[in-house]
Parts: sequence; structure tokens; C-alpha cells
Amino acid sequence: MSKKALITGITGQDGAYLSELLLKKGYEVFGVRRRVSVDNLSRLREFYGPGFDADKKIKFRYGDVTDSPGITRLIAEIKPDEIYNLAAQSHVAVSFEQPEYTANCDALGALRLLEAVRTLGLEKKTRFYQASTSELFGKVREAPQTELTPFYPRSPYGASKLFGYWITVNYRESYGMFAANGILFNHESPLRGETFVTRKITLALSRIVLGLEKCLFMGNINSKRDWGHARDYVEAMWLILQQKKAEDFVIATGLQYSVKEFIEAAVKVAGLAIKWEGRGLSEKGIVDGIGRPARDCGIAPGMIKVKKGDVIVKIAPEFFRPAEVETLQGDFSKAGKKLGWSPKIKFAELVREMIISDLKLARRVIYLKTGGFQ
Ligand code: NAP
Ligand code: F7E
Repeated sequence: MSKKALITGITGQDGAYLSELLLKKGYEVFGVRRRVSVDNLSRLREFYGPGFDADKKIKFRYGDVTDSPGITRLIAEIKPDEIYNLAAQSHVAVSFEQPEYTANCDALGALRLLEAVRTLGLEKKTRFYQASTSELFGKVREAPQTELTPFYPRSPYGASKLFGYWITVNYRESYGMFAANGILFNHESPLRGETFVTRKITLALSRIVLGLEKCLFMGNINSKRDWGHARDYVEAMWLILQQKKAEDFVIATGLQYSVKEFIEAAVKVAGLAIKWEGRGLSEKGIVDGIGRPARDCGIAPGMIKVKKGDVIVKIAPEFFRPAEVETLQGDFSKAGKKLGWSPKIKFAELVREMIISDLKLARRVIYLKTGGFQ
């Protein structure tokens, strides 16, 4: 009998990579999708290819983690061996606009799932993974951050995830459930949501390079993150639930880069160099040189529509947050020792994969507009 896994948030970035991993391992995969008025399976379709849902490999169920009866009914029907709670309002800036909804989904969502498992008497059968986050460290108390670093969240998102973290620990300690937190640092991929900083950068720069847009508007480009690849990080989620004992783990690369450095690495793939002038809100990123695009990036030098001296990055106040997490850098030693996990995909490869994928998207837009390249 194959194991049954239930993934909340399957339509998100991590849901795609995790579902693929679990299907490869022979799991029967159930995915919770929300009823929305647009197609929220588009990311999975892009990932698996057209017609992916026709083979019904992933068994979708409608559900929402803000709806206790629905969640309880799903768990009663499926009786999963493992639950991966990835569902969240996951955008930090948006959480300042929708703090109560964020708490309902990100804090109480975890509680609803845990309580459903307990009241259904599945606490010895069902293992529970909670998608915790480096945003718990917020205004960091030490660097790098480990499982023992005190938390100091800086947003409604971080504060909500703090509850999710502790309620997971509490159900483990109170009811002997196998409930564990992965404290994952930022992880990205070509499937990353379009308003998170890395994807916003690769999408916009691709369009700028090919002449579809003029300028990228950014917030705090000096903030630093420890960026890994989602493909590596979902492997850690699975490993966390395969241990003898439920424990919490920091999952990170141990390296950090600024948003500015991400921009520099992204334009380099397309053969551009960028220089920075001005300070604060007046800072600008200016094209400083045009070389050959990387051979496999799908664009020829003649397709580049920017020229030396063009201002392609500006700062806009609306992208700053009321309180910022300036710097994050994780120490994954515990995961290395106990899970045998380490990140495989390096920063430069991640940036490259993302920009190449978005250059392809931009080329498709031009092709559809013009019927060919001009
Ligand atoms: P994501 O792309 O934003 O996906 C979030 C998923 O949650 C989507 O499937 C979304 O559905 C679903 N969702 C949102 N509200 C829901 C609700 N009320 N009920 C049910 N589903 C709901 O996020 P991700 O990057 O894959 O991250 C996965 C999880 O890890 C999240 O919990 C996030 O907070 C956490 N995390 C992420 C990172 C990171 O760097 N990516 C790091 C640490 C922790 P729709 O498609 O319908 O919107
Ligand atoms: O911002 C700065 C911004 O939105 C990264 C989520 O997955 O990772 C993610 O949260 C940094 C911040 O991610 C823009 O101020 C500058 O300092 O890509 P982000 P995040 O806030 O780190 C954690 C681990 C999660 O758990 C979350 O779910 O970039 N920044 N200018 C900008 N950020 C955005 N989005 N847009 C800008 O224009």
C-alpha cells in the first residue's frame, strides 16, 4: 500500500516541487485547492506540462485552511499518513495590508489541521509538517540563525507564522503527535510568485532587455537574503517527516546576497553590466556595458533593446515595508547532521535558471505580438 500525503497549498511554488517529489517516491498525493474565479492550476500545468490533470495523478480536493469543517472532513476522508501544511498568505508586504486574514490563514490554519488530526484520533498515524519560515527571526538576534536563535518577527506574516510554529511544537509535546517545523529560508525557482523580489526582478529585467518594458521599480535593494532553490528545499520537508523523532530544522544555504547583487547576477546572464548611482530614493541602476548574452539563454546580441546609459532600475517608496527584515543567513548544520541534507543548487545557477525561463516567456510575448522577431 502506498503512503497517502495531503498537501495544503499545492497550487503554490513549493506545492509543485513537493508533489512531484512525492509522486516519484510512490505516494498517493492529495492536494487542497481553493475555489477561485481564475485558474489556480496554471502553475502546476506549466510545471508538469499540458494535460497534467487528465491523468489524475494528483487527487485534488476543494478546501480552505480557514474553514474548519471542510478541513476536518477532508482529513477524515483521506486519513493521510503525512500532511504538509504549505497553505499560507505568504507575502510579507501584503500581510501589512491584510493582517487579520493572514493570521486566520497562517496561524489558525495550522491549528485547524492539528486539531482535526487530534479529534479524528489520527494523532499516532498522521505526521504533520508545518511550513515555518526564517521570517520568525525577523530583527535577527544573532548571525547566522540556528534552531536556537530567539525569534523576533517583524510583520503580521512573521507573527502569524510564530503561532503556527509554537502550536506545532505544542501538539507534539501535549499529544505525542509527530508534528515538526521546517524553518525554511527564502527559496525560489522559475515558479516563484510574480511579486516576490527574485521573480519580480527576473520577469521585469527579461522584458526590459527585450524592449517590452523600460524600468524596474524596487523597494529596499540593500536587504540581504539567504536564497536557495525550492527543488532542494522540498526534499528537506520530506526528510523531516521520515525521522524517528519529530524535530524542527533550519533549512538554508548559509550564504547571503543583497537584492542588488541578485539584480547584478540576473542582468549578467543577458550579457549586461549595471552600475549604481545616487542614494536612497534617488538610487538608480544604469546599463554600464553590453556584452554577449550567455550562450544558452536563448537571445542573440541583436535582440537586446537597451543601450549603455539607460536607467533600468529606480527606487519607489511604495515597495518599502513598515518594518523590514534587513538580513537573514541560516545555519543548516543540524539538518546536515541529522537529515543528511545540504543544498545542491548554487545562487548563480538559481538566478540563471530563473532569468532564462523569464527570457523565454518574454520572447513568447514578442512572438505572439509580432508573429516573429523584429
Ligand atoms: P505560495 O507560492 O504563495 O503558495 C501558497 C499556497 O497556499 C497556494 O497554493 C495558495 O493557493 C495557498 N493558500 C493561500 N491561502 C489559502 C487558504 N486560505 N486555504 C488554502 N490554501 C491557501 O507559497 P510558497 O512559496 O510555495 O511557500 C509554501 C509555504 O512555505 C507557505 O506556507 C510559505 O509561507 C512558507 N514559506 C515559504 C518560503 C519561501 O521562500 N518560498 C520560505 C519559508 C516558508 P492559491 O494558489 O489559490 O493562492
Ligand atoms: O522580499 C525586498 C523586501 O518579498 C525579499 C516569502 O516567501 O521569504 C519570503 O519573504 C526582500 C525584502 O520575500 C522589493 O523588502 C525590495 O527585504 O521576495 P520577498 P520575503 O519578504 O523575504 C520568507 C522566508 C517567507 O517565509 C515568505 O513567505 O526584498 N524588496 N524591493 C522587495 N520585495 C518585493 N517583494 N518587492 C520589491 O519591489
